Amino acid sequence: MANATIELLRFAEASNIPVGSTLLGLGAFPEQHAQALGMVGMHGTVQANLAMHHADLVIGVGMRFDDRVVGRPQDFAPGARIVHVDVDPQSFGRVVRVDVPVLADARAALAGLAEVARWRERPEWWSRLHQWTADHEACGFVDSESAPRDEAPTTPEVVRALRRVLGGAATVVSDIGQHQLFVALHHGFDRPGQLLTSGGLGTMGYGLPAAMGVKTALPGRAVWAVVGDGGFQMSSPELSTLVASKLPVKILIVNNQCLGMVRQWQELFYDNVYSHSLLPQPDFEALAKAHGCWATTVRRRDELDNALREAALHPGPTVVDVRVPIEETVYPMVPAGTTPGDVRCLDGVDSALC
Ligand SMILES: Cc1ncc(C[n+]2csc(CCOP(=O)(O)OP(=O)(O)O)c2C)c(N)n1
Repeated sequence: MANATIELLRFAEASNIPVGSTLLGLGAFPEQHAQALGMVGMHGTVQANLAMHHADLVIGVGMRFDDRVVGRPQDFAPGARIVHVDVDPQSFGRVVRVDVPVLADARAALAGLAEVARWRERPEWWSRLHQWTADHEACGFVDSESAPRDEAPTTPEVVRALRRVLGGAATVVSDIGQHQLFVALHHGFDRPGQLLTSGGLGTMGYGLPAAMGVKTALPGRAVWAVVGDGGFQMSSPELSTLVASKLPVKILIVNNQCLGMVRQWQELFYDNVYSHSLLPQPDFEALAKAHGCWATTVRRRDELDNALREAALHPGPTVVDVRVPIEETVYPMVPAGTTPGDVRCLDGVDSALC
């Protein structure tokens, strides 16, 4: 929001310090940059979480150190001095201790830091970071090259297909739940404003209306709402508004036939008691068509790219209902009440083994 992208890049490169992003910060630092670690927090990457935990210095710029990022606050980054840059003095020390509060606009602060930064090679630190990245590259994503073409694609595949087919040109507006974290982990964001999502409060039903707002403000942009089947049902009447306003918003329903994030917690922490998370749902293709939208359903991975391409080329609003497996789990994960140093990968492989 401070338009500090260039200053951030300059400071990072001038100092050779690795950069992690919060969910709402994704895109502020290009994810393909050699110093990018990806997202921090409960479903952030292993390398970003371990980097925070083992760092001797953490500089938080414009972020809130909220509980989804820091885990157990008293044990956050135990060996680090913490510098916190924010425009709101109330945010200092609200969640974690702060050694150096800096009351400043992010852009001004980063420009100042870039001026005084000294480049250091930090070979040991970088070799640990590269090792963590290499060890956990496949965490949460099983390569689907050899997977049966006639089976349902996984959500990471769907997200990567979206990026591939649209060439990263679209503005992605995500709803709340597993699909949201899969988008954050697997799309790759290079510019601010490329991803909009409801962080903090995490209000399901946000995705479609927010996408309509973006499309109205930026009619020249391709705008894709990526929603879960649960969240979509909280705002699906907006299909009428879409058709009436002739707004060509593209809707991608990541349809796992359940409230996936609730189901994941029930599986991991509540003895597989799937109370009220496995819900019946309407035929979304039929529902969309009833509203006058172009719509299709994807049941096999070999149908995915074509369906996305067709939807992208269609001049009006579209709905692509992609059936993904019910039993997906978003990894990496920092379980509630633990620290980023306890980040877990796929079952049985956790960072304690790194
Ligand atoms: C309005 C609202 N109600 C409940 C929740 C709690 N919640 C967070 S994720 C989630 C499940 C989302 O399911 P779905 O939209 O199908 O997405 P998925 O997790 O399956 O990708 C729920 C119920 C919420 N964030 N917002």
